[in-house]
Amino acid sequence: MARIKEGKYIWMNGELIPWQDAKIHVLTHALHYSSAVFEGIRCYKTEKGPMIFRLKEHMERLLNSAKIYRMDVPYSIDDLMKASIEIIKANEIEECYIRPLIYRGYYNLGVNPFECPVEVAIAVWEWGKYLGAEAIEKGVDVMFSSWTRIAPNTLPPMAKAAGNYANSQLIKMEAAMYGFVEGIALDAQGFVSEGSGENLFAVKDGVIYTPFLDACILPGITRDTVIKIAKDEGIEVREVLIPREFLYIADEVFFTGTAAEITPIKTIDKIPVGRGERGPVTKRLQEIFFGYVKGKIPDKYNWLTPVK
Ligand code: PPE
Repeated sequence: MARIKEGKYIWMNGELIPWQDAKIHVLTHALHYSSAVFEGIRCYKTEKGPMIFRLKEHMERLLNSAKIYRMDVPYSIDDLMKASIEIIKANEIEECYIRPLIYRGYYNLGVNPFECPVEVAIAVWEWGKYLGAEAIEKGVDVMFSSWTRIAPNTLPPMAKAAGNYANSQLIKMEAAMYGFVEGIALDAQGFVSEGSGENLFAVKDGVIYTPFLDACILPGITRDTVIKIAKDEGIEVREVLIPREFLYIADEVFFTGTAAEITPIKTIDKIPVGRGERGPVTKRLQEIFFGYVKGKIPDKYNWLTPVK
């Protein structure tokens, strides 16, 4: 992966700070105890100018993640939406990834975080294809991870919290070391959960399957988008517990996520999924998904927020 492409400013607690000066102290609470929650959002270049995809839903999830961790955030959803627009404009960027972060700042250390200030930052940068340049068309090779996904009542999976990504990093590093693009984690019971940073879908005999929340997934916004698009297309979607081997014999399997968008999976544990290439259902869903995000399909769900 290439080094992050630096922009001009980062939004920190209501101010635009020059990129290089957006720093924190080494004794920041979040750095030691993962007391942070975050989001990942994409802004797409469209014919009507830059548009942010499902900004409100992302900010809702961000504030819900903060609520789970008892963080008092001094900003509303509306404030955070406005701040995102402001920082995109300040960076004069048309297409980007938006990373809002809420974290416990510098005051004292010790597990109890309550006295540390709750800080908010929003950064934007250009981020290309998450799982490789060719992934969207050609698909990726993945493995089942030897690491189990975070279990119920340990780290709450519905919160998009920094701590969850310690688990994700173990999954991702293992996959990379073995030469795979990504790992799929099973939940504590052995059912399919998700990728290190993506939700997962399977297609079999014309029906779409995806794990429900009981498999400890992050309730992905792209996942929700794909479910809505599939239903609009008249395809049945079942949110169920999925056994590992179901993926080996599925016709198509794909990842969804803000960063990954819709990425086909061509092999799992070196077993070809279907014919080992992107399948027709995945392709159709991609066409509609990219149609919405790029403003080419009428925005009937009000998913796009204009920057200008
Ligand atoms: N599961 C996990 C664990 C996850 O991190 C993501 C997003 C998803 C599912 C999909 O959620 P959504 O983006 O709402 O459809 N992962 C973000 C972070 C990736 C990263 O490397 O950082 C993302 O895609 O932005």
